Amino acid sequence: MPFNYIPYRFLVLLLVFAACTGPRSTSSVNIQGTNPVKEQPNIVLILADDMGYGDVHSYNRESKIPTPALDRLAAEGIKFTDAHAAGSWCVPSRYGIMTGQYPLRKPMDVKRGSLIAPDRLTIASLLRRNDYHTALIGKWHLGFDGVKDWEGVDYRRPFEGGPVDRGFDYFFGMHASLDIAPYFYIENKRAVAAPTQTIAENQSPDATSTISGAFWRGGNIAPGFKHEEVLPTFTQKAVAFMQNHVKAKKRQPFFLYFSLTAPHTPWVAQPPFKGKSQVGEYGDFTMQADDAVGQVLKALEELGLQENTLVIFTSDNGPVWFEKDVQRFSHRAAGPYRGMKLDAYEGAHRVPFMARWPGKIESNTASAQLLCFTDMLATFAEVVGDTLPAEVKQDSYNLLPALLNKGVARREGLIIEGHTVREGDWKLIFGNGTGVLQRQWGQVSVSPVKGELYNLKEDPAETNNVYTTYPEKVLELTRRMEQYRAEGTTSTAPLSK
Ligand SMILES: [Ca+2]
Repeated sequence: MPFNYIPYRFLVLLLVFAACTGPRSTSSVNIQGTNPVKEQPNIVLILADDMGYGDVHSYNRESKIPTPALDRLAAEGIKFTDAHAAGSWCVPSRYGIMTGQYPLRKPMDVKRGSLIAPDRLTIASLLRRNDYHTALIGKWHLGFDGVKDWEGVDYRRPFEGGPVDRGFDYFFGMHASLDIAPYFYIENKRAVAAPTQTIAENQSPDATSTISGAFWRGGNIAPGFKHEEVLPTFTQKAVAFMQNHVKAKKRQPFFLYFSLTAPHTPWVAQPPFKGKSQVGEYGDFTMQADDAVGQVLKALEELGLQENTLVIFTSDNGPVWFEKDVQRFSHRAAGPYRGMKLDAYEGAHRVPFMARWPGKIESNTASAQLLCFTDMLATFAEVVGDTLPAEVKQDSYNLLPALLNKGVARREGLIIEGHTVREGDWKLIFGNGTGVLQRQWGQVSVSPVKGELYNLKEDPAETNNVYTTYPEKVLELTRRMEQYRAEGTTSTAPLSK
């Protein structure tokens, strides 16, 4: 075996045996085996929207944004330094988390309707079939059946193909990002209030670009909907979900996927965060996002759930942070890495990723294990002792050994959408790594190139393109990408065991 740890099913057998011979306890996590009821941990997955690797203080000592809640999570758990979103922007990244499948395998266009096939296993349906109570609070951004551009939608009808049709028992949130109309809340399958009014586009007067600051697009909006209330509303709903779960005395564990709309635009921090950071509206809003995480951690503590809950925090892609912002605020939102959201450089897809599970995950540890969002599915399967179909496993690796610091996982390479392939320290970008945001708003001049090749160990900031120096490495990685593409043609990944 490439890694050395006790298989979960063996652990479960031990626990069942111990349960037959000893008294039950419900007070805390128990890895010795007297608490079989609570052995399957609650899972809280918190996903920030567009938060950079270098925003989180525990990842970047020079970050000018205070992030006490995230720093606490790092101190109480494990911090991954080579973790990658499955895409450089929201939709593919979230698709990878939900399905364990590389987004390369299908077109990532929510205007085609619901992106996740009805029979596809998701992290939510996996946990639900293992008796978890599952909820998504926040941003979905993976489409609904028959909803293409929101024109002509009948808001009295239920939305099909969304979270509650893809494994979640409960959903409260928004269809997409907080700067994309129409603006309204959805609860389970229905609009809480239809977007019957309109709102004009919004801009901050001193923003670096027209897609920075308190930017949102004009369009339809529900009566009473306020952009600045969305983050507090989602936070309150996330806490309420856990409180209600405890109040109902459900014996089943829960899975809460808390999908923030921050610090994505519009950057609309409220007191006491407004004006409090040294990094303008972005820094203020990131502080508020950190506080939302803090409220969830506090609720877990107050509800006595802290010990038996696996908490994971990460961000769906890199920041919207131009070189002009770096200069203006002396803050590097992508930390030591090059680029930003929608690029192919590390700053676009290498993200903060932390996990806490008291008694299981050692506190204040770090891992350089390569990790991709698609690994959540296989990792959660291992946590609950489930087995994935072979087709699902091809893109999803069980990283529980790395999480528990008990061995090395098998993952040695990955792909980011169709633009990047990584193998060990080597990374090949097909074409130019500069994305549409930098091209359109960053005033970055882009020269057409066949590709960019970097050795991340020697050149983590991707400053020296060695594409023409190592043609054999380019060929090797190009073939590797072809393999990834070929593997996908056989993937069906059915829901059933
Ligand atoms: Ca995003």
